[in-house]
Amino acid sequence: MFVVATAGHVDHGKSTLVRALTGMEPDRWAEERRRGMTIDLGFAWTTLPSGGTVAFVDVPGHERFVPNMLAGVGPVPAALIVVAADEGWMPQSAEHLAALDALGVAYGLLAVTRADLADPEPATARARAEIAATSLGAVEAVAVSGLTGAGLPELRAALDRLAAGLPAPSVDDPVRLWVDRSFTVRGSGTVVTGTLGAGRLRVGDELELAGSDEPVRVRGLHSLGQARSAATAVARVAVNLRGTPRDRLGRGDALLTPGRFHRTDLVDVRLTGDPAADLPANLTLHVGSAAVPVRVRPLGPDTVRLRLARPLPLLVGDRALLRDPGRHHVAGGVRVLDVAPPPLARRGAAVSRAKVLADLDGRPDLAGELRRRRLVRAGTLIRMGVPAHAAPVAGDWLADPEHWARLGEQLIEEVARYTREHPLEPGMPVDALRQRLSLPDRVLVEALVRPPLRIHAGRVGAASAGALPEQVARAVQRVRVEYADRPFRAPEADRLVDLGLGPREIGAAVRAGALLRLADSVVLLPDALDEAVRVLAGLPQPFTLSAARQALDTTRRVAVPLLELLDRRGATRRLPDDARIVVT
Ligand SMILES: Nc1nc2c(ncn2[C@@H]2O[C@H](COP(=O)(O)OP(=O)(O)OP(=O)(O)O)[C@@H](O)[C@H]2O)c(=O)[nH]1
Ligand SMILES: [Mg+2]
Repeated sequence: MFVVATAGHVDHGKSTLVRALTGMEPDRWAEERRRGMTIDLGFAWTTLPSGGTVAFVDVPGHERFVPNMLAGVGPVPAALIVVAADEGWMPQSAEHLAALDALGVAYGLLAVTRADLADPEPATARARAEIAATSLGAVEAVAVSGLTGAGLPELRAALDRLAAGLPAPSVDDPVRLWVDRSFTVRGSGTVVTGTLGAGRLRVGDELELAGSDEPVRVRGLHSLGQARSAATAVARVAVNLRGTPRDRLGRGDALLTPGRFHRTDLVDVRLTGDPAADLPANLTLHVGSAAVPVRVRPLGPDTVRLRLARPLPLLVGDRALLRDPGRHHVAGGVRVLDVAPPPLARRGAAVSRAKVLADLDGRPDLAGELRRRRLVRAGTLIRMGVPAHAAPVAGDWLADPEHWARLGEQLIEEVARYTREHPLEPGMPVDALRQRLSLPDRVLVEALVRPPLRIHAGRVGAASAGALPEQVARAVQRVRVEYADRPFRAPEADRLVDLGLGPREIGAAVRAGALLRLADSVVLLPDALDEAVRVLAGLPQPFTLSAARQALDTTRRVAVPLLELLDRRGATRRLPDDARIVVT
């Protein structure tokens, strides 16, 4: 299937032509039929000579209904431009063409209708010239009469050629179905319709609603009036949503593949075509089927920042248009350059931002995004429309290679400085490092640690953490000398203080393996353990606490925790009567 939107001035015969081609009534409302004028979008389809199907989105031509027209053409990449032979090129011919051009629509046909009323040549020549100057370029033209049916076979053949020239849809892309209609079907609940431009939909799929994070479930699908279990782009689809009240959604909403779109109310864009120098500050942004008021902040000669009145699921590279609703005037096309731009808080930020934007063209550019964002999650980029084909540095974090290398160097400096300032601590806490390096996630710190640094117990330090600060090493040496011939006489607390061994110094010495801590301020030299086992093994087995204390020539203060430590290490075993044996 392919989908074509009509375009053209009021009363030029768009609906009549669609009706003649399809046998279906595009004017759905009684009021439209009574007034002989299209007000809202109409939908109809037919089979072409090739056997393929064309579906039409028929738009209103009246200038009051241009917003409806834009909701119809927004998601559709091909246009059937209709000009009446007897009236020729008119204001909404021009405005509709300007809209197609702004949206970058590149495929189309010209039908010169009412050819039974006037010579179609002048209207054809004028329209072709106007169209040739836009994104549509040179198009085929067919003169037709909706009244007599003249030219319809030629138009059908031309539609077939148009279809054959369209690019293949990306059926594996995520779904972003812009809703152009929503209604309630008795017994089924809420139904929305739209043009599926990419991806697939299946009954049972879970989707997100652009306006909320709540999931919605596809309960049923229709395409071309028939129930289906699945629909593949390009297609007109009607989606029945389970359990979603009708008032929760309407035109301008979008159904999205979960987790694949970033909702943004701030975008930096390039103005396409001939941007007016004096762009009004308040305009309406039309994209997909949505129309959202925006505030325009000029940045560079052809770049602006748009603040949206409500967030939309926009991707880098999206085409949209700005319209001045007061003046009935398409102010210009835009191409989205950045859907998550940095704030412009500092003086001069706007100027430097304009310089950055000058080099962007809306084509997703991973290396450029990494350079600008330095560190970003792969999922974040994908949700912006930037494929993230790069190896993550940690978790799903991608990094600009230069920035990553710089961070590695900074980490070494920070750890060295911290170690100098806190010589008694076994390295710098990972979280302190994370903050110093302004990293958003501790896995990044962990990934930056390289030998000889290592992470141990939540701190980053040198792998060879044996080096004790000078004065602690000296104090430990004094202990060694003083207690060489009485290794189980732990220094009294007072003596430790005299030696300059406070709790932090003792902690450092213990971590460095220079002292062994039995209890709060009970320390021994580390070789005391083996020596104790040797002495205890010489006692008659089993032995009591008191026998051990005497053999080791020490006090209960040391003997009790020492034996408990030996028990824990499995060197001794405590028997039910509290005596112990040395385990051999
Ligand atoms: N003689 C003649 N009349 C036509 C032809 N096509 C349309 N008309 C008449 O022109 C009038 C407007 O036709 P529509 O098809 O409603 O025009 P439209 O472009 O859909 O108008 P809007 O949707 O309001 O923009 C109707 O009275 C049609 O009968 C044609 O080829 N020949
Ligand atoms: Mg009409």
